[in-house]
Amino acid sequence: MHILEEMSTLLQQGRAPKVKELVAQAIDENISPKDILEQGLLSGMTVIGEKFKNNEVFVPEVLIAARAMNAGMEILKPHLVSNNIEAKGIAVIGTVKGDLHDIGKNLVKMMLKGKGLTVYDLGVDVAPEVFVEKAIEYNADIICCSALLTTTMTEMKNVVDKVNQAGLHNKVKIMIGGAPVTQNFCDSIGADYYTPDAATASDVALQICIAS
Ligand code: B1M
Repeated sequence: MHILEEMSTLLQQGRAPKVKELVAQAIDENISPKDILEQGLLSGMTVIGEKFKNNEVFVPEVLIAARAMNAGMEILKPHLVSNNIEAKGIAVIGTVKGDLHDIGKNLVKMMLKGKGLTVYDLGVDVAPEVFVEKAIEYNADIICCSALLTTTMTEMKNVVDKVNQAGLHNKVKIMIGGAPVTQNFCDSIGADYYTPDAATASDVALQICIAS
């Protein structure tokens, strides 16, 4: 099996130390960092993302695959930088004010990273103005808000309002998600995108960044 295919398969199995080893071996064999990223690591994460969307794998498998992705990225990152591969886009992500649920948000973050985006994680209980401050500081293309409670999803409207007040909405798109969030809710608060799961979120985020 070609080394990049093997890397993709091992990543899907969540075998972090083996993935790390293969990334180092591929670098030694002068395979380009771009090919290692796209045909090895990202290809594996894409398969996992699709399987997750189709309920063929579940949260634990996604988390261990993401850990293997991060292990491989540790080795690859310095080489990507030196080869001037541009990040595909920049996202800030957080769980909204008053809400401490972060498992779904972390999955979305990992899937975004898996698509080659640079992601700044603001954590949980993030105030609307912090989303805006950090989007400006990091020159983000997209603000990603997660909420798991019907009582906190209303904070997403405050994020939209703050983005509008800052005159940023022509530059930054707002994507929202989380179990109680719906497309109707998204439309009603003037957010740009609702996505129901981490794999769809990463697909849409990549499209947003490519278009911007
Ligand atoms: Co909480 N909790 N919880 N909880 N909790 C829920 C959400 C609840 C539905 C349980 C229930 O009553 N059946 C309920 C909410 C009811 C409601 O508002 N409708 C609830 C409640 C009430 C509470 C507390 C108020 C309980 C209390 O203290 N009385 C409290 C609130 C604390 C707070 O946030 N201020 C609370 C606390 C907690 C724990 C701390 C114990 C823990 C969180 C641990 C953590 O996150 N680190 C917890 C948990 C684990 C849950 C359940 C059991 C599981 C949530 C989860 O992680 N799911 C949950 C019940 C349930 O959902 N079955 C529940 C797995 C995760 C992968 O799914 O987060 O939906 P999810 O993410 C998905 C999608 O939604 C989407 O992609 C992800 C993967 O595909 N997605 C996005 C998420 N964010 C996205 C953003 C995007 C796009 C897609 O774009 C930006």
